Amino acid sequence: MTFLALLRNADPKRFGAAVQPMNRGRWVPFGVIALLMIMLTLAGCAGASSGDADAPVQVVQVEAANMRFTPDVIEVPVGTRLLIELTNTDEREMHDIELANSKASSHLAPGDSEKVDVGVITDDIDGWCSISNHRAMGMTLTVVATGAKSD
Ligand SMILES: [Cu+2]
Repeated sequence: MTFLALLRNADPKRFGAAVQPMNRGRWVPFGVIALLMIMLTLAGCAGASSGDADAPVQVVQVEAANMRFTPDVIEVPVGTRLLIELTNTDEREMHDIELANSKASSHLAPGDSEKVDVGVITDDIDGWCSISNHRAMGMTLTVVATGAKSD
């Protein structure tokens, strides 16, 4: 509310010609830089536990069948490396898994399985089956990061 009020006050039309457009323009980059600094600070805290090989590992078995992943929600404590062991238990359909952080399995024929190293979890990640229209048919999954310091 306060922020919106500030934005509204920054509108030169409200001040008439007294406020030059250049003055208003300076507030935008300032706001962006301030936001970036906050984000970098947060990332710095989370970064302390990411990328290290000694992170605890959580292996989760996921089955792909009938246009569903089971389970379709995987809770992982922040700072833990997630390994998804995906098995295609369908009788006919090909499936795979692709994650929003660019990690993915290959296309799995029925009966095949593959381990996907999702990496150290610092945030929620969406996942889906990239084959044909499976994603649109509801073949999605969510990795939920738990125990974040900001919670
Ligand atoms: Cu699929």
